[in-house]
Amino acid sequence: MLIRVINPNTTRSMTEKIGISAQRVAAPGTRIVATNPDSGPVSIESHFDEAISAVGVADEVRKGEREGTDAYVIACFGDPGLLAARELTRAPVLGIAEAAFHLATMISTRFSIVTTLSRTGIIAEHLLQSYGFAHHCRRVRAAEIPVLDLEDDGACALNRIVDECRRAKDEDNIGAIVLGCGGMADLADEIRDAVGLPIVEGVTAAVKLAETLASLKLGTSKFGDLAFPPPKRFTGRFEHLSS
Ligand code: 2AL
Repeated sequence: MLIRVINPNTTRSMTEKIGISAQRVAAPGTRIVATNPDSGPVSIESHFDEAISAVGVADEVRKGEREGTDAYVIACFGDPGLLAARELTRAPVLGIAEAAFHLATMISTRFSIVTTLSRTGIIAEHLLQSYGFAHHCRRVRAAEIPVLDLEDDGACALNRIVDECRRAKDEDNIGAIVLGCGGMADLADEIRDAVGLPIVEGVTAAVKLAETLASLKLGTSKFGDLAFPPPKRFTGRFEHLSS
């Protein structure tokens, strides 16, 4: 089975870290290809960053289609371009926020999210609403870490995330914590040990769910709105997308 794990930002070190975490939980027969777009923001921390990165995600799915990909994971916590990506393939496509929310509700009745910046917290809140998980989430918290600080060992990111998770455990009356950034993929075990609550991490959650869907032959439905987009002409810098 071939799973393409797409880091929607263009920071290669984060893509490699995400790929290692994905391969670590994958089944023996699963090959992980971790990629990122050639162009776009180095980190995704705003609605604008998300909008630009969604084009890169679509490009990566189009590449994956030429390589016989069995499932895709979008490894950014805003799930940028998720529905557009689903339109482009028959394979299952999972966002890491969506995957983490599903698993968190299966092991707890209430969870909190610990994300990077307050500013990106609103993106998680929108997803909770649109996916129907709002009443499962007690609170969206931010450790106030810029995404690229997760690539910098000197930035004490782990300590700040652990501190915020401990506050969530003490104050939110929750059973689990969802980590709110793809760049936290390698930190789940240490955070779990330090905090003493189940920690749901989206990259690993999405890889295991993607394997499950693909092995059950449950691909993206081509009936209704997730059918392939209607052929049409694109102009200007998107002319190559014309069909
Ligand atoms: C993210 C993420 O997962 N990757 C990135 O660049 N920005 N989202 C976030 N909430 O920090």
